[in-house]
Amino acid sequence: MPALPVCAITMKLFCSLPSPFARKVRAVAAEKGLALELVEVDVFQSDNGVDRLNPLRKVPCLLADDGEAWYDSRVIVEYLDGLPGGPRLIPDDREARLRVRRIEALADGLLDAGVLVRMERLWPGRSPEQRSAAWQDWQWTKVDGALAELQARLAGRAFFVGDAVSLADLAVASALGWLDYRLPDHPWRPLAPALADWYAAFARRPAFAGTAPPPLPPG
Ligand SMILES: N[C@@H](CCC(=O)N[C@@H](CS)C(=O)NCC(=O)O)C(=O)O
Repeated sequence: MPALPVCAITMKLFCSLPSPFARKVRAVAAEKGLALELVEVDVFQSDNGVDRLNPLRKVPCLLADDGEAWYDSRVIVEYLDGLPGGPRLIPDDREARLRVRRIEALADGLLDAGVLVRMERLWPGRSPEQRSAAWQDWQWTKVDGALAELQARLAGRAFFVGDAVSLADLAVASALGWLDYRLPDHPWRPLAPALADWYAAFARRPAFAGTAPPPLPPG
């Protein structure tokens, strides 16, 4: 990787505003009262700056004050949670931390499958006959399975782990918000009505609500 100028005075988050992985990071920063300078990029543009920081060319990617680049979202949230100030969102206790990170893995895995559905439908490098409905169905089984598991693990409580907000809640809310935003033709609420009720309440939380993606153009 080429040397990077060490001149940043604020952490820069390379992101796109619709990215649910970036939303999770932004919500964690907001809960902790940490300032992030957002650098919005087009993830499919080859020379967007991310290519020099993250060889995987994915967002989010955090450029820290010392010029070090951190990815992916799971590493970035750990980086932010370890900075001084704000509530801890990843518990130190081993058992609780594992439970939080398993919920995060479910939320991120749901998103990975959802993103694959979206790319299968829209990626411009594919012709209509190359787009596979069977592949999309395979991904939907993962999305639906994750929703059922998340609802079961929430078990009617206000938070996924413990009695305070954690990374787990922010990861799940970011995933559900993205389903509404990008895949509204696959309604998830009938599959997980108790999870839907939880989301309706949690989505009003300022640190999460303030990270909503921009409204889509009509039509
Ligand atoms: N595991 C990664 C997933 C990140 C991801 O898939 N980001 C998407 C945007 S939502 C992206 O950058 N896609 C561009 C690409 O796949 O080339 C994370 O947690 O950060």
